[in-house]
Amino acid sequence: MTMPLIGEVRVRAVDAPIDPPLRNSLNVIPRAPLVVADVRTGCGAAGSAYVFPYTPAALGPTAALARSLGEGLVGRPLAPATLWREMHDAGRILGTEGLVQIALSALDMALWDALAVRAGLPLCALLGGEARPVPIYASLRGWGAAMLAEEAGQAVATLGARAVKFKLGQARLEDDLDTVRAVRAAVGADVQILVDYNQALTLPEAERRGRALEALDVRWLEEPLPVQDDAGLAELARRLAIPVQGGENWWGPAGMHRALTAGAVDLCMPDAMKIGGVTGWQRAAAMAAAHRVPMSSHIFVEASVHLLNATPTAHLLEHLDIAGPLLTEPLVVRDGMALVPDRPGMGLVWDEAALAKHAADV
Ligand code: SMN
Ligand code: MG
Repeated sequence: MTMPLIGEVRVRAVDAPIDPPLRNSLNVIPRAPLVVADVRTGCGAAGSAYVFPYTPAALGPTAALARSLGEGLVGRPLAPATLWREMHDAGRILGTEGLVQIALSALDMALWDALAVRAGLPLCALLGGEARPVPIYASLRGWGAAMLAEEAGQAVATLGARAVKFKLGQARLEDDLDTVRAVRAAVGADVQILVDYNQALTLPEAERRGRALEALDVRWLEEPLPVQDDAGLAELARRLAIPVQGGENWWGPAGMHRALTAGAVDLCMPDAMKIGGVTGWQRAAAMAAAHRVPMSSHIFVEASVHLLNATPTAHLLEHLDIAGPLLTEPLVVRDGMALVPDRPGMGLVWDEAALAKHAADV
């Protein structure tokens, strides 16, 4: 048996509008700056993946890091776990978090995609999982009671979502509670409500808001405190009955390890791009299983539908479709379930005309 060799790595950047924009208590995100990594092996198998470095200012540096890492892969065997360790070790001198981790994840996911394409299997099958539909929650983009109530009602009607998540963190607790009540009125009693503070609270305020949200049957309290405050989060999780959720800002399996050993969360939701791609996710999934923590995903819907099928404590897929307008075959959701595409690999099919239209010259 011969291992396929990596023949070519291409890195492209696009900067497309997000319509409607994402809003939270701290940011409005109107654009999707994406770095797309394409890998081709000597035997012709192709893999592709994208990452979302959030701000157009990070597009050039992320693409440059991915290109530089990618140059080092040409001629190497298509062995993502080995290459992950090598790229990670090479990054230690600069630091393995931040854009280095994001660039590494883009390449890792593209390598795994190529491996699955070569095997003729969906990525989840290559990872040992069945291609089952995954329950989603609809992650809403809006802000404030009126906008969110309308969006929530639409998500339930069009996606069949059985859970919705939205951002809170208004100046007054009463306004947060009014927002929850407005969404509840729009979705009915049977749809779970999940909320996200994007790290905006202090411990006393998070406890106060958490208790009030518990009384409204909110099912998770996401990122109530700054992500670095593992001790504060652990204290909050002890004091509240509502589960504390987090993980989208953990850098690599090491970051997740620190948070889980501190008891910082009751539920977790690593982000494929920050946790280290498919390789990082597999380690994260093993940790979540060992700690018996239910694991959901953060954006990256196309990768996550595969990854959650190979996650022992799989919980919910976050349905927030960033790249869909740039794909000819966006992820399909039916009756509240995301479907694994019937294609080998991760199943990204880029709309080349849309990519060209929004190409960023970085
Ligand atoms: C979020 C963060 C960054 C980009 C999109 C969405 C958010 C979430 O915190 O949990 O969806
Ligand atoms: Mg969040």
